[in-house]
Amino acid sequence: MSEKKGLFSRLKSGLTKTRNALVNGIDSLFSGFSEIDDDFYEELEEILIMGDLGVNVTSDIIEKLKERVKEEKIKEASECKQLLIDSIKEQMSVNENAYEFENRKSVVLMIGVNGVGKTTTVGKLAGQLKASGKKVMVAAADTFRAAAIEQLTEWADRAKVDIIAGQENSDPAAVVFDAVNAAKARNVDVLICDTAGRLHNKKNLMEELRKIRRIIDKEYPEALVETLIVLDGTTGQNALVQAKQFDEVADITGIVLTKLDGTAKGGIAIAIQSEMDVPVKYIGIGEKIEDLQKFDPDEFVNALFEVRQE
Ligand SMILES: Nc1nc2c(ncn2[C@@H]2O[C@H](COP(=O)(O)OP(=O)(O)O)[C@@H](O)[C@H]2O)c(=O)[nH]1
Ligand SMILES: [Mg+2]
Repeated sequence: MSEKKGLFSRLKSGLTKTRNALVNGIDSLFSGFSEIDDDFYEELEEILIMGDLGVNVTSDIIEKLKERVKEEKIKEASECKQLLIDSIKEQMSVNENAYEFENRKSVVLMIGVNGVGKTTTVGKLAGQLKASGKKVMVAAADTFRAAAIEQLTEWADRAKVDIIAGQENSDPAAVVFDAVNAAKARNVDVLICDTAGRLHNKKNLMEELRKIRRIIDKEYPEALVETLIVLDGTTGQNALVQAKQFDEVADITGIVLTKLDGTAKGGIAIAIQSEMDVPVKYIGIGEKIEDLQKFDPDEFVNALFEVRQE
């Protein structure tokens, strides 16, 4: 089995629940309707909204589909399945330089609320970049609990990368200050910073993120700063709400959508990307180091619909 096929089947099995929810609905739609009429569009709309694509994206997709069906004079429902798949893909295109930070001196800020998978994602990304030959360092800027520092230390051991950590309750910005300077001194390629995610204290959290950002810009202006918001895919539309909140204070450059292995709400990947106009760059489909993948919209939709493409 080639590596590509291995990845595809991991992705496909990770998305089983989403596929069952969304694709089974779509399959029964296409077997239930032979003609394209208003009822057909209405049922499709319902299926997409139930699949967590959100109202805006769903109406976009249906508008485009209607246009094409008209243009191409399609009468039978079965003929427009591929058109539907194509218009879903179009909602999610990723810019070519989305992963530029991997090839430059960079600092990655992992932000998001508690429990979404930030620390795990820092560990996975560190491990994968290290395996691809980069010099990687992680910073434990979630100083809120000792357990968080220990958790990242374990990941750093697993990934075999350096870690900069402070004491519990020390100033997170001071940890980032130390880490940035250590990264420069040791000629590190990618420094990945874990952060705390206490939203109950939203104002402080947001202030903290701003302060961290100021320190990076001041101490390491030549670095490319990649701000990844981590969102728990199982929370569906809530993830979109969180993304919008963080977007007010942080210059978000990418989205990591985690826990897509355990959810029927994977359709949120499509909704978030087109509503935020920020690309989903990675998806988490499990707890192991290899369970972080670059998000490939084509592959994602193919895996959802079990379309095999070589
Ligand atoms: N199934 C699954 N679990 C995940 C994934 N990413 C993170 N987790 C789990 O989610 C929990 C919270 O993760 P953690 O990284 O500590 O979240 P943080 O509070 O944002 O740092 C842990 O038990 C992780 O193992 C994923 O992609 N799939
Ligand atoms: Mg954490």
